Amino acid sequence: MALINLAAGEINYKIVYYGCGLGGKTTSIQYVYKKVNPEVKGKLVSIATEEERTLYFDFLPLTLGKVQGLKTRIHLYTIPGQAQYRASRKLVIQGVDGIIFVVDSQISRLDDNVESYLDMWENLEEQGDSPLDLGLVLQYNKRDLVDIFPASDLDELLNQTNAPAYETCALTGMGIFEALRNVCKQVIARTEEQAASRS
Ligand SMILES: Nc1nc2c(ncn2[C@@H]2O[C@H](COP(=O)(O)OP(=O)(O)O)[C@@H](O)[C@H]2O)c(=O)[nH]1
Ligand SMILES: [Mg+2]
Repeated sequence: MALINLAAGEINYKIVYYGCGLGGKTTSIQYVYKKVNPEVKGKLVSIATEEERTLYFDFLPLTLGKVQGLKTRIHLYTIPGQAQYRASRKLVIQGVDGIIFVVDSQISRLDDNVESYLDMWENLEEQGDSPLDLGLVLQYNKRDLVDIFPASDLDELLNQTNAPAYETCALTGMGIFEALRNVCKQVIARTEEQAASRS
C-alpha cells in the first residue's frame, strides 16, 4: 500500500529489485541513481549485511506527474540475493508496492533464477501479499552475453504471471528505465483504481 504524506503533499511507493545473487540488481540501481537528477534524489544508502549489501535511495520522478494531486516519491531498494540472506530479504520487502525481478539470462543461471523467483513468491505470501496484486516487471538482464536463453524461453520458464518483461543490460543501461517506468505506472494505476472505487 502506498504511503501518503499529506504534510509533504507526497505519495510514497516502495519498489524493490529482486533476483538471484550476481544477476545485476546492484548494477541496475546504480545506473538509475547515476541518471536521476541530483536535485530530486536522496543519498544512495548502503545497508550492510555480512557480505552482501542492500542499497536504497529515494527520488521524485518528475516525469510521472501527480497522483491524486500528490507528488510521487519512489523508494528504490535492492535485496541481498544470495540464498542465505532470506531474513534480510523479508525485511526489505515489507510494505513493497512493486517488484523488478532481475533475471540473469545466462543458461548456467537458470536454477538460481527459478530458486529466487520461488523465494520471492513465498516471502510475499508469508507477509500476506501476492505477486498478482503488486506491480511486477521482469528484467531479462545481461543480454550482451553469449550463452543466454532467448527471451521467449525465459518467458516460459520464469514469467508465470505474464508480467511485462524487458531485455536489459545493466552495464549500459539498456532497458533499465523502461522497466522502472512500467512498474511505477502499475503501482500508480492501483492507487487510481482504489481511489475510483472509493468515490
Ligand atoms: N555482461 C554483463 N554483466 C553484468 C550486467 N549486469 C550486471 N553485470 C555484472 O554482473 C556482476 C554482478 O552484478 P551485481 O549488480 O552486483 O549483481 P547483484 O548481486 O544482483 O546485485 C557484476 O560484475 C556486474 O558488473 C549486464 O547486463 N551484462
Ligand atoms: Mg547486489
